[in-house]
Formats: sequence, structure tokens, C-alpha cells
Amino acid sequence: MTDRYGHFIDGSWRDPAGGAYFESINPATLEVLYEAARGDAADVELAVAAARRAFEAPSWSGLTATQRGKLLRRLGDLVAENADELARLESLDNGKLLREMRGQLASLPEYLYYYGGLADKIQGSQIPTSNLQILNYTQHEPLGVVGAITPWNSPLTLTTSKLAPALAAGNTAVIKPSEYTSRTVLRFAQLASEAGFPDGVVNVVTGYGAEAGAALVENPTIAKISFTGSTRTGSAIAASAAARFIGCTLELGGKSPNIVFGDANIENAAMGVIAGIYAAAGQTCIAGSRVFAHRSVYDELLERVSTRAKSIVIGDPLDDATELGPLAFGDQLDKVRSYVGIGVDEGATLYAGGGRPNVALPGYYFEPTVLTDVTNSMRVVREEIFGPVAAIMPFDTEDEVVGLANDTEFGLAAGVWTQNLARAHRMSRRLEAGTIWVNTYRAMSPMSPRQGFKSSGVGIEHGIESMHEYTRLKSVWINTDESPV
Ligand code: TXE
Repeated sequence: MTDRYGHFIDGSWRDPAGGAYFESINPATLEVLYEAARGDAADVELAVAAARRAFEAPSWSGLTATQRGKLLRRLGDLVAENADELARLESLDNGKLLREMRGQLASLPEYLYYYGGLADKIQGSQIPTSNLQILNYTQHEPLGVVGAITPWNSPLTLTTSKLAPALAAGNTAVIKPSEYTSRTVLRFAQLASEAGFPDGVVNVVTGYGAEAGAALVENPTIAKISFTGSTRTGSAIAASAAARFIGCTLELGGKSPNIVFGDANIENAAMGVIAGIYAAAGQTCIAGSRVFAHRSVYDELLERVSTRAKSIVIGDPLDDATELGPLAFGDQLDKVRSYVGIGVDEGATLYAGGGRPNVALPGYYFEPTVLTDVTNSMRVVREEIFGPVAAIMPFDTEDEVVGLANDTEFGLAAGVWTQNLARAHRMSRRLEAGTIWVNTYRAMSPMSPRQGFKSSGVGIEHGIESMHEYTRLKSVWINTDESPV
């Protein structure tokens, strides 16, 4: 019999108010993995009310910041102890390679340790106003109940990026994971309970975006929305949050340039281009989907990338020999396939890949693909495909490639491959993206802030800076004398 999971609300499992469940499918085998509760406004209401009670209860609001930090560190330990199980559950759910998941799980506790350490280091200040009689100081307060809406490509990591600073700052949370990947987020909430977070501090309502997700965004008690997902959904969430004057942190899509100059170490650059676009089958917001190669190295880079693309081992994500797994669900496969068709119709050349690979498993597989003869006006270059599809273009000058790279609605990340130090600095300054990688791609740490420029986001994730996404600042004025001021 298929496993069935309810919501995780107020420290225990809850059946959905409407009684409905939906299936989660293994994208490699197309088998049903489990059923999750199909949440609606009533479930969200219950979870938000529990989170608000928990926010006000002395068992949470009465903790010192150091005690909150300790809970986060304990949760980090529990995540480390259960890393194998979590890695496997997520790999089964979204098709990400088990070995990549093991890598993610190895660093996930760091997020919890880092924000656990920061919990008691968020300080206000004393301000020397023009009146000596006045003591003016600031303090950072938690916001209340944070609504976190997370996607399917890296459910655990992206949920933790929001939850760790939110909890460190003293908020409580209701998480709505993607309907494609509910399992690890539910397990994470259970581990938070085991770590000693009081009931109601971490709640999970599973379900569809238009139902549970929209109800969470519209709930009047929610003090803030933190969202990672598509630019379209992010835009709707931002509008709804703005109408109620609540804050939102949005991490959205990307169409990141990966730029290879003629003086680059070409072997490293080719590997960086490959990892940039084919890791996680291209289903990452930071995918280096627009590759610009200086004309002097264009042919060589194209050859290296396409030769490697054709030899990538595609198969079962649980098998350590596999280098590329399936796409996460059927609609995602349809989207990627249709974009390749659109590119060819627009005049692009299908240089490598473009179809279903020869894999015994019935899942949503798509070959690592290379498109050439592309221009910046084509949809395959302008829109986020979110699949293993690289568009490779030549360029002649630095000015030209800066113009091409910045000619996009997105601004999440950019890669630069060069041995020229001055050029590396110049490019880092000129590229309009929140993260710049030079002679590397995809490097990331909970300690380093990231911000999406342009349509790629609002607000900051990671780093000390993201703590302030989850606090509000109060300015206190005290007359220290008997005489009035
Ligand atoms: O995204 P959605 P989807 C991009 C990527 C992908 C495309 C579609 O291009 O192909 O988005 O993916 C919830 N109110 N990215 O459909 O819809 C939804 O249930 C509130 C990039 O999965 O944005 C899920 O939990 N919530 C990205 C979450 O939003 C709503 C990662 C994301 O779903 C909602 C994922 C609504 N009206 C997709 N509608 C990245 N930046 O890494 C949906 N949701």
C-alpha cells in the first residue's frame, strides 16, 4: 500500500480538512512514491494559527537568542545524522542524482550551524542624536509568522535557506513545499520537532500552488512571504504582498551567461560550462544556459562541450555511475522539449542532443543538448528553459559580450573564464548579476549573500544580510531626564 502523509501542523500529523490527497511520482521510474495531503485554505488557517500561537508562547518567545541558536545547531546535527535517508528521499522525489544529493546534505547542516551561530549576534545600536538628554537605540524584532513557498529542484536546501535565518531571528513558519516534492520538507519538520523546537514553530502544509500556496500568501496573519520559484508566480506573490504592505523575499528565474574568453584555461572552462548547464539536468536557477565563447576558442569549446554532452552517463539517479538523471516531472519534460522545437523553428541548429536518450527506465529523460546559430532575440536565449539545454554563441570583443550578457530580463548569476586579472575584475563590475563566478561556476555557501538582480528576485538569501529579511527595526527614544523634551 502507498504511504500517505498528512500536513505537519503544531507538532503532529494532521489529515487534510478536505480529505483529499495527491500522488508524488518517481520521475525516473514513473512509480507512485507516496500520497500527500492536498491542502486548502482551512489547513493553511490551522497551520498559521498554530504558528501565531507558537510565536507568542513563552516556550518560543521566552527563549534567549542563544537558546534559539542551540536548537538550530541541534537540528543541524539531526540533519547530519539522517543525511543518507534525506538524500535518498529527495533523489527519489525529484530525480536528482543521489551522489549530488549526498553532497548537498553534507553542506546542509552548515546552514543550520551558521544561522544558529548568528542568532545571538544580531544587535541594534545606540544612536547619538542631537539631544544629549535622549537615549535612542534600535532593536531588531522578529516579524511573526513567515510563509515559505519552495520549489521542487532543491527542496531541502532552498527551504533551509529561508527557515534557518527566519527561526534564528525568532519567527515561526508555515512552509508550503512544491507539490512535486513534499516528502523531505515534511521529514525536515519532524526533525525540527525532535530537535526540540516547540510545537507550532515549524509547520508544513502540502498541496498545490493555486490552493495551499495562494491561501498562504493571502492569509492575513502572515507577516512575510519568502518564495523561490518561477518569475511569473513570484510576480503574483509580490503583488499580493504589496497590497497588504507585507515584505517578500523572492528568488526567481535566471538565464545566466557563462563567458569564455580567448585567454581562458579552455579545459577548465569547458568543464565549467558543462557543470553550469547539465548539473541537475539544468533544473537550477543558476544554470549557465547562455554560453558566450570568444571566436578564437569557439570551435574548440563547442567541440569539447558537445563531445562531453554526448558521453554523459544517463540513467538511474540512485546509481553512482549516473551523471544525468531525469527531469523532475512530465510538464517539465514537455516544456524543455517544446523549447528545443521553438529554437529550431527560430533558426537554431541542434548541434547535440535534443531527444530522449537511450535509457531503459521509462522516466522523464532528456538528452544533454547544445544549440548553436542562436541569437539574443530568440526565445531559447531569452526565456528560462530549466533543462539541459545550452545555447552557445561566439563573440569578438569584451564590450560586445557585456552588452549581450546584460541584454536579458534576468540577473541571477554570471560566469567568466579568463586568465587576465584586470579583465576578471572589469567583467565582475560590468555584469548585471547578483553572483559572479570567475574561473568557477556554481560555488555557493550559506555565508555568502546572494541577490537576484532585475527579474531574478527581490531581497537577499544567505549571509548575515539575510537575517535582516526576517526582522523589523524598532527605534526607541527615552528621555533620561525629568525635564521635558
Ligand atoms: O514553478 P512555480 P513551477 C521556474 C522554471 C520552471 C518553472 C515552472 O523555469 O520550469 O518555474 O515551475 C507554488 N501562489 N522555476 O511550476 O509555479 C508551487 O506550488 C502561491 C525556477 O514548479 O513558481 C511551488 O511550491 N504559491 C525556480 C512554488 O510555488 C504558488 C524553481 C514554485 O512553483 C502559486 C522552480 C500561487 N499562485 C521553478 N503557484 C528557481 N528559481 O530555482 C505556484 N505556487
